[in-house]
Amino acid sequence: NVDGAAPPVVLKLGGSLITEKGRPETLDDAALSAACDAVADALAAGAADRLVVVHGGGSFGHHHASEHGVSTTDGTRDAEAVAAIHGAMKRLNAHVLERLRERGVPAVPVHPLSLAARADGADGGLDLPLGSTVTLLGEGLVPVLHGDGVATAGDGVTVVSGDELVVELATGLGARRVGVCSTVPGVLDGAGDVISEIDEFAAVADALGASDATDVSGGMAAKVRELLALDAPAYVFGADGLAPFLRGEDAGTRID
Ligand code: IP8
Repeated sequence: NVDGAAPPVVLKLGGSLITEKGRPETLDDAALSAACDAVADALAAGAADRLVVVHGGGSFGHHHASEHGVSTTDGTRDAEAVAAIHGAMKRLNAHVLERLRERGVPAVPVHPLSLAARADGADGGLDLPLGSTVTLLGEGLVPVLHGDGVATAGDGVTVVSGDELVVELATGLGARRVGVCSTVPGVLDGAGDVISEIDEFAAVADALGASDATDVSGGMAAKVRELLALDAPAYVFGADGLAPFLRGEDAGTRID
């Protein structure tokens, strides 16, 4: 890890968990509050010191991104479009921060649009400077990042997803555990049951509907592939898995 201190835990709260996906800019307040309760309880119990939170876009970011035709691969140079997407994500981020702070979690925002770039274009890697996140962690604060717009050479501004940020943070910070909390209870097999452990992609490729080794169709297959590549163990779980994950227990699907 970067600064010699204890490696952090990286937790993603999925946009579909904390918002009502079908209704523009609508929170799922009950789900968000329950998730923030679990984070606050874990911090109070000393179970999750050094925590970085990432959240997705749900009905905030994705609504505006699709309205303006912006995605991880299609950018825009329209400043109004960037303002709409980033503004919506900052509004969602402010809700998340407020609910965490109300519960005593010292949460502070880190906005990827102000930090990150794809210097080699939309197909290239993400450059995410981590100095602010590392320093905030060292000061006992909980950085909260989010899916956002990102400056992209040759393409204006594209979308950076929360999942991509999770991978960057886990790698760059040398995370000890990674958790992805969403509306599904884990990675599901063909019969709809949670797969408890994944340690190689080939074993689950069929169940995940990945057609071949070059499958980049996104969804769960791509997520599993990226999480498998991390050094840290990663867990994919639903709302019920959040408290056990933060206690250091297994939850949902373990990917390692
Ligand atoms: O929900 C995308 O983040 P995700 C955020 O993690 C935007 O894919 C800006 C659409």
